[in-house]
Amino acid sequence: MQGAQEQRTQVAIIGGGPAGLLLSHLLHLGGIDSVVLERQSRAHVLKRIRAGVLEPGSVKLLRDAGVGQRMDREGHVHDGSWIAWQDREPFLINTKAHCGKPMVSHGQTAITEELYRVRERDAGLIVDEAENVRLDDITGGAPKVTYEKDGATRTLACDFIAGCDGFHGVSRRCIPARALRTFERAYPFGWLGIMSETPPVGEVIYARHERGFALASLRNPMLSRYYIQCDVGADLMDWPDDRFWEELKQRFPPEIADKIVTGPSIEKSIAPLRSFVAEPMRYGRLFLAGDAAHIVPPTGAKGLNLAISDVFYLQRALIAHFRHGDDRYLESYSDMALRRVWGAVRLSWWLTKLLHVFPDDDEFEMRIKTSEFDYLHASPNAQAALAEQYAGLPFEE
Ligand code: RFL
Ligand code: PHB
Repeated sequence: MQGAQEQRTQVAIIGGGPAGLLLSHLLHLGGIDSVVLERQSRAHVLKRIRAGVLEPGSVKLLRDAGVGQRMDREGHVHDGSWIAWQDREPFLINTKAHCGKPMVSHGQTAITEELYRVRERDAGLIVDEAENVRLDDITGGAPKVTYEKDGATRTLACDFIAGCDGFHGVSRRCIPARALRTFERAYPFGWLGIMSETPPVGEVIYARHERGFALASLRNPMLSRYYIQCDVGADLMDWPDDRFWEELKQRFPPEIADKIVTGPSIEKSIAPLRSFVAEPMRYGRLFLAGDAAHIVPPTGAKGLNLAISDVFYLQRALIAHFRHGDDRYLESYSDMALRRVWGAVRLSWWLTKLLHVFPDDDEFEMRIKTSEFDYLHASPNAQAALAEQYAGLPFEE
């Protein structure tokens, strides 16, 4: 501490979402000090409903980090997710059979709550409602972060900055355009999602129907999560619960639709779909992780899992630097993280194309997609390849 308004830490972490909080916790376990600066209030962060499906590697990492108890108590362990196609018989992307490991449905909100709990237990410093965060001297020897809290300007001096502030954050924007390459695909539709306190169908089921994509998912035995493909400019006002349920049921094969229990929604939101990658994920002493560096459409359940694998690589690199003076992992962080990122970008782009109805889909496109589904349905080899990617490739040594 150097006076009330100026502090020092080893790693300044911008963003208190899952990436920032997990990084802070793992660094703490490795004996490294960090401060998390979060723009929103705690209540706001914990109100956001997002991811629901964890890869086996993410499950192991959370357990190893001592934050797996709640997941093991409340999470829904399943052998993989189903793909349903019009009225054809659905098939299971069987990660248990092909990769030896099940998937776990567990809400991002619960994981975030758990991470806040352990950071508080361990006296970790998280500054909520930190406004106007600014990054300075990123390429010099003494980086610092300036922010406003309760009307006062404060400075955080540090050795490294971790940009974990999501797609709309400030970190990526601090990198000059000449030093960053970006890749982007916007999709001509969004996902309209609802949460309802009704018993779920019991499985994660992706459905392709000529009316559009639909997804049945869950959080616990009395909490269901459903999504439907909607127009990119759709308005929530046009989607009262009754209309949502009616549309949802039409998009699943009848034997699945019959199992859907409807009820009032407790949350309803629309998310745009986008693929985006920024390269490299490092600029000087700033390292990007999670949605700050890349976005995938949710059709492969990859976003949170990628945030977790980025953080695994980054904490290992920072701990090797501080504890052993070894910078090899810091130097290779961006390349290593991006290899996994591009694998997930490809899978979610491909699943999005296969399972959604695009405005310019013609009969040729439809035949190709149907043939692709039939091949997947019939071929154990094709199913094994999909299961391997859905379960997530192992972290690199
Ligand atoms: P987050 O969660 O966006 O957190 C970033 C945090 O940074 C804060 N922030 C700032 N703080 C300080 N100063 C600033 N200037 C700041 N600007 C922003 C924000 O307030 C926020 O708290 O990013 P993070 O940590 O990288 O985590 C990424 C995940 O949230 C995201 O990838 C997933 O939710 C994506 N996703 C899914 N991922 C999966 O792995 N499995 C799924 O099943 C899954 N389903 C989904 C999803 C995302 C969805 N939406 C809403 C796009 C389903 C949906 C519908
Ligand atoms: C969810 O449960 O919210 C969920 C499940 C699978 C996905 C995306 C979201 O691919």
